[in-house]
Amino acid sequence: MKAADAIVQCFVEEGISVIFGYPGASVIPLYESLRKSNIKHILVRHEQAAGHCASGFARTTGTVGVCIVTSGPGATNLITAIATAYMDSIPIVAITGQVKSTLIGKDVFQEVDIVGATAPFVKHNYLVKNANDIPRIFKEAFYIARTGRPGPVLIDIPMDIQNEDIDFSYPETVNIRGYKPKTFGHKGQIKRALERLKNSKKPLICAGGGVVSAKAEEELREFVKKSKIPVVHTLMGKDAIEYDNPYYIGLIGTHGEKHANRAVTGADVLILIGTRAADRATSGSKFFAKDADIIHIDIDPAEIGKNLESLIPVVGDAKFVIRELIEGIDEIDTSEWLNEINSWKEELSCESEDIYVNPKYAIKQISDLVEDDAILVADVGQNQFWAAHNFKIKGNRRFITSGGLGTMGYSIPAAVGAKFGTPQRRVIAVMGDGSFQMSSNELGTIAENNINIIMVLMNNSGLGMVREIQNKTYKVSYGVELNANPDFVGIAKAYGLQGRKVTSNNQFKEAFLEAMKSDKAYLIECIVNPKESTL
Ligand SMILES: Cc1ncc(C[n+]2csc(CCOP(=O)(O)OP(=O)(O)O)c2C)c(N)n1
Repeated sequence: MKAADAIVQCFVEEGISVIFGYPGASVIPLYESLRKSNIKHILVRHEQAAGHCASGFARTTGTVGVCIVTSGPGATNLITAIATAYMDSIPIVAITGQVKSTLIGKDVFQEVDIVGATAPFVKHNYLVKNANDIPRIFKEAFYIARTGRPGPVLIDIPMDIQNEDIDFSYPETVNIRGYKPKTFGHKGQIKRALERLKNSKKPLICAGGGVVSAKAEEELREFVKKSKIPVVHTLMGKDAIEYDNPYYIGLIGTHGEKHANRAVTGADVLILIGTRAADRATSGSKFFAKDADIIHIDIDPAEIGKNLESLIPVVGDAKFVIRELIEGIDEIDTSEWLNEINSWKEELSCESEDIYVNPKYAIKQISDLVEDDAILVADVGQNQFWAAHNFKIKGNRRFITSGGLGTMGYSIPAAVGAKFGTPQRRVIAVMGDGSFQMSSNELGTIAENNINIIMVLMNNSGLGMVREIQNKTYKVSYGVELNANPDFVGIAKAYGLQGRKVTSNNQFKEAFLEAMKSDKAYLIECIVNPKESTL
């Protein structure tokens, strides 16, 4: 079998039905094999979007997303998307074409050492040197991407190798020396954790993205119900628990909710589950959980102790570890503690003036109007936190964003991937005027594939979050005004999509209801007060 056909067969064996890509000379043999297959290829408008689409697809389906790009500039354009997936532990397999194997290292046309370049931010990567290794490499790549702590895996395939003939047989099992992810937590450590919890007066759970990756939401809910321990979450952990759970507290961190951060400060035991406790979650504070004994559960042993000292480390898959905790836990009387935390809550003001849409109101409206299984993909900046604070997780809802790397331009392509992954679900992308302009070319992908998503663009005429930080720090702003913003709705319409510009809360609601009825992608441009604060 031709190696390029074998690659496509590997995708089939892995159940891949859609691939996001952007071709070039070095992947032409592979594209010829793809053409003859039943796999759907989605041509994006920039390679970075191919990676973000694969990421949105992976996040909504809970499977691995795939993207293919060409060598050289195609591969370097993909780098940000790979780093984005790495930081958020998203399983993607990225295929890059490479120049002929005999020319590698000679600085030939469109050559770049993508294996070297991506080494620090892939879970693993391969340069295929022998076509016969293809089935094994693909089997391993998919396995590595989705097991343990998920992440991106890159396979770089020289053009001549794609044209070779091989005997194809897809391996049934994987055996990689040095890669044996641990699923079950240490029984002794789990027992210690349960012992410590027994005497705790102010216990708190902090759910991270690892709860979502491990598909442990059900287990978390059950653990909370049985133990009565309240839950805060990181930005990546927003999906882990529904907002109307009686033990739900809220988002922590630099842009988190005050009462949730105060709960962390007041806790005597903090159970971190699947979180890095990175600076944005801890607000970079030495005082984060200063009075708490920390129980840290993570599939990746390197995370435990990296940012915080923990009393009881538990290495294992969140799903399995929480199940064991459920077995051993007894109800804790947290009623007073819960009342105390809830008494710290403040209501956000969502008032609107006639010339502006209040973005907090807009997201609240979205939250109230959409179905319980809708997916909201937030971009980066103020819009991300307006969305994170006001979009409520309930039912099977999902909140997706680039939490770790904070990559602007993520929301549109990730929403496209989400829609391909879950076509029956409503997908909304929320973004700023800056982030929209980093991915507006993908309106072409949306139009060509007739994807029905709602885009909510918060236009505050600038890079809002940076402007806000500058204003707070230096009382001025510099290099952040977007003074030549185009007619955004006009751009959507030029692609044959629908759209409307709105300048008040009432108009927003009307437009959103209209967008929900539309059978085409719909852009709502909201005019937002440039002085609107993130919190
Ligand atoms: C690719 C990239 N470049 C720069 C930044 C730094 N940055 C973080 S937030 C932000 C402003 C985003 O502006 P906009 O998309 O308009 O959203 P807003 O904050 O106004 O809601 C910038 C520039 C980033 N996160 N990503």
